[in-house]
This record gives sequence, structure tokens and C-alpha cells, in this order.
Amino acid sequence: MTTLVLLLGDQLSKNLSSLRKANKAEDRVLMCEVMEEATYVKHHKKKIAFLFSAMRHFAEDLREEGWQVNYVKLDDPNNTGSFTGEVERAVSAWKPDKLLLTEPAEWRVRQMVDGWSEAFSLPVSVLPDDRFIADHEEFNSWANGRKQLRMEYFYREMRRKTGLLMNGPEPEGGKWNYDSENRKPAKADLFMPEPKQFKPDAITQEVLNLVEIRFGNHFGDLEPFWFAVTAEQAQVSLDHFLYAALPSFGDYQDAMLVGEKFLYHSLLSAYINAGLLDPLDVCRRVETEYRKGRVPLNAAEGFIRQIIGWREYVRGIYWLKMPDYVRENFFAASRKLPQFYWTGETDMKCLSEAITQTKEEAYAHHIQRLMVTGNFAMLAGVDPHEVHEWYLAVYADAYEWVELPNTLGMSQFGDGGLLGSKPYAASGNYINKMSDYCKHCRFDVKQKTGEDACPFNALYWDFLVRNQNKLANNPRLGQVYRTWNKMDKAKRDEYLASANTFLASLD
Ligand code: FAD
Ligand code: DLZ
Ligand code: SF4
Repeated sequence: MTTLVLLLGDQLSKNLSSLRKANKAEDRVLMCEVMEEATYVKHHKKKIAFLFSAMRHFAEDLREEGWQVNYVKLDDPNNTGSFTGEVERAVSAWKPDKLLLTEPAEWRVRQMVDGWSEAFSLPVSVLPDDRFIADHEEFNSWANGRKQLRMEYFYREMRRKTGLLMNGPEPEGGKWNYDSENRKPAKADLFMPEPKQFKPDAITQEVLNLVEIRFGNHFGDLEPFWFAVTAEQAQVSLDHFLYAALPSFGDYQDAMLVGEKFLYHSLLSAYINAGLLDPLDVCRRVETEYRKGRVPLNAAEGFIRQIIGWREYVRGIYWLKMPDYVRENFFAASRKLPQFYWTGETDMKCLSEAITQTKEEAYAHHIQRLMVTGNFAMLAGVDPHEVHEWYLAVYADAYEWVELPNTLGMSQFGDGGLLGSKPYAASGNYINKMSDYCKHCRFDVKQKTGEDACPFNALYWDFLVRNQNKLANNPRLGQVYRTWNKMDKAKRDEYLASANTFLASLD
């Protein structure tokens, strides 16, 4: 009995359910670099290079441990270019009795896999991905019958389940959530840790050459390339984060500074999502730092919440709501994504900073994604599907299961409020409070209308007025609409005219 074990590019974990089930002596592992995966959206060059290099290193590791691995490189002349084509080729070459894999993380790939048993007349066994803390049934039964699916309540379940930061049945420190302590604006003279950087080895160098040749027209800078590409290197990055950045992670989680791309963020998402780091292990390491007294509770709790709360929750939402979720468009927004999302060339300093660093690093931190690029796209009325495809392409950590609920749901309110009770809409005031961007901007954040006014200010009101029929009954926006209605008519007209002039300049 030979089993063909298909291992996908975001399944680079030694404790993967398919590898645990397989037999090293008899079974064959198939890994393949395929054009279809690299181009279903045109991924950032660095993202493709990271994944191909991490896949090649992982295949080497498996071979050293005695696995038989068939690794198909992108430029293999027989490469068919798709998972389905490569599985078909492997099935006809090796005549396995069965195909085994851990469930794909994305709906698109799951659909492919579901057609294979019939297409290849072969039993296909799909195992749960138990690198996640909650399985699909657990999330669905939590969600079932609830009017609102608030992350906070799901997160508490995950705290109880894992025992992370718990004292028996009580949350550490008496509160579940310390977010109110986590909104400090950063100052430019703070000590900023540098992220851990790794020199490309021969495998990575070969991949960099390949990516430059085959994906030269994709968005993003390929070099300098310094990502971790093995589990060992990712552990070094984790150690470095725990030591250098975690103590201030909570305080400055929402802050933004010109020229500071990373602040106190972990930069671990690409490694966790590809499987190089185990999310629960990462959280346990963070808890240990807190228990040793090295980091404050607001930092440890804030970090752990992002992983066992948000990360698990968005995955649950994705599988609960797909396939219709991807086409939701609550505001019926239809504008094309502005061209500057691909170049960073705009006078709006907040946007040029977030987009330029995205181009350079395939990275922006959460508040840049949510309150700068996301907020702008929503206020400007950009089609959420275009916004979704942009985020999916440009970030090294982006896979649809995690990106889509964050983009379409949290940042664009495209699902009408499944993830948040009101849209994350903000004027320039918010960005000014949390960053020093406005000091370096050609627009004036204090001016409300006119050519030199911060465009976010008029766009904010224009968005609310444009979508009044959908939002006016939202209890959390009652006060905002009352303020608008009390404003004198000339002022209101000025806001709308300013927004219209700006929006026309985008077209
Ligand atoms: P840190 O700030 O150090 O946070 C620690 C970890 O928590 C992250 O590594 C990540 O694993 C997890 N995390 C934090 N926030 C979230 C969240 N909202 N959802 C899921 N996990 C979270 N994250 C992705 O991993 N992939 C995406 O494609 C993605 N797309 C996003 C799109 C938008 C519009 C927004 C607003 C957020 C998106 N996020 C996404 C969430 C978040 O922005 C990134 O996880 C984070 O910026 C990664 O950087 P970091 O590792 O330095 O995170
Ligand atoms: C993102 C990605 C890319 C760019 N290329 C590959 C690839 O060539 N081979 C592969 O196995 N996986 C790749 N991936 C990751 C997959 O898209 C991901 O594993 C699936 O979408 C399931 O989440
Ligand atoms: Fe952004 Fe407005 Fe501030 Fe300029 S003034 S950086 S456009 S928020």
C-alpha cells in the first residue's frame, strides 16, 4: 500500500496531521511549485520567493529525515502548472493506492481537492488541520444561534480551552482584555528594535533568480531579501521578538512613525501562516515571558489575543461564510482601486508610507492596513473585491482564509457588520493622533475643506452621507449623524464639494 502525501506550500510543519498519519518508509510526499498558485493573484515577488525557498528547505529537511520527497520546481519542463495537474502526473507515475493531505486552508483549493477522487479514481483522505486551536465544528457550534459573532467572546473560550493567561477559571489580572492600555502614540526618539534578518543561502539565491526571471512584472521589491526560510530561523526571529520587542508590543501596537516600518510588531505572521512556527507554541513562549516578569500583562495578553482570538476567529468566519462571502459588498461600492496603491506615489504621506513599505517589505502592520490603506479605500468607495485582491497579493502573510475576513469584513465593512459593530471609518484626526505622518504631509490635517485640507476629513463625511440609508440606524453612529445634521448647510456643502473634487481627481 503506497500513499501519496500532498503537502501544500503553507503546510511546512513537521507535526502536520498528514505527516503524522503517513509512513515514512513506504509513502511518497509530493510538493510542487505551480504557476496557478503564484498567479491566481499576482503575488508580491518577496512572497513567492519566501514560500518557494521555505518549501525547498522543508523538502530538504524531510529528505534528511528519511522521507521520499518528490519536489517539482517551477522550471521543471514537465511541470503542468497546477496542483491538479501535478497530482495527476504523480498518480500516473507511482500508482498510489490513496492520496492523503491535510485540509487546504483556502476554499479555492478545497474545491479542487474535492474533485480529485472522482477524477483520478482514487480514495482521497483529507485530515483536519490541527495546527489551529478550534476546529470547524467547534467554531460553528459557538457561532450557531448567536445574533452577533463578537471576537471577544470567542477569544474567552479559547483562553479557557488553552489555559493561556488563566488562573483557574479566572483571567490573569482579573480582566480578559487590556486593550485600553494599548493605544499609546509612539515617539520618534524611542528605541526601535531591528527585525532579525537572514542572509540568503544557495537555495534562496536560486529562488531569487527564478522569481526575478519568471515574476519580474509582479508588484514589489525582491531584494534585499532577509526573511527566515526555515523553522530554525523562524525560532531565532521569535526569540529576538520576545527579547527585543514584546515588552513594548502592547503600548505601541497602534502607533505609526515615518520611516519606522516595524516598530514593536513581531513580523511572525508569514512564518506562522506558512507553518514554520506553531501558533500555540508562540503563545506559550509569550506567556512564559510574562510569568518570568519580563513583559507586562498588557503586552502578553494583547499579543496572545491576536493569535488565539483574532487569528482563530477570522478563520472560523471564513469557513462559516464561504463561498458567498468573497462577493459581499454591503455599500455597493464600485470605484477602481487607485493606481497609487501599486506605486506609493501620492502626496498623502500616510498612504505613501504604508504603500511604499508594502512594496519594499511585503509587510505593513495592522493599523497601517486597517486605518490607512483600508480606511482610505472604504471612504473613497472602492470596490471591496478589488481591495481584497490587493491585500491578498501584496502581503507575505496573505492567504485568503485570514486576509478576506480582515479586509472585506473588518476593514471594508463589506459584510455589513459581521466582524465589527461599526465601520472603521476615521478622519485625519485619528491618523494624526497615532502617528507623526501628518507633520510630514503636504496636506494640513487641521483644515477641513479646500485644496490643502487633509482629504480624509471631507471623505469621512462624504462616506457617511453617501451611506446614510445603510448606517443611520446603527446605534454607534447616532451621535455622528446628529453632529452632521446640526452642522450649518454651507459647511456641509463645503465638505461634500471638497470630497467630490478629490474623488474626481482619483478617476
Ligand atoms: P503582530 O502585530 O506582531 O501580531 C502578532 C500576530 O497576531 C501576527 O503575527 C498574526 O499571526 C496575529 N494577528 C494579529 N492580528 C490579526 C488579525 N486581525 N487576524 C489574524 N491574525 C492576526 N494577517 C495575516 O496573517 N494575513 C493577512 O493576509 C492579513 N490581512 C489583513 C488585511 C487587513 C485589511 C487587516 C486590517 C489586517 C490583516 N491581517 C492579516 C492581520 C494583521 O494585520 C497581521 O496579522 C499583522 O499585521 C502581521 O504582522 P505581525 O506578524 O508583525 O503582527
Ligand atoms: C501562495 C503560494 C504560492 C505563491 N505558490 C505555491 C506553490 O507553488 N505551491 C504550493 O504548494 N503552494 C503555494 N502557495 C500556497 C498555496 O496557495 C496554499 O497552500 C493554498 O492556497 C492553501 O492555503
Ligand atoms: Fe494622511 Fe491627512 Fe495626515 Fe496627510 S494630513 S498624513 S493625508 S491623515
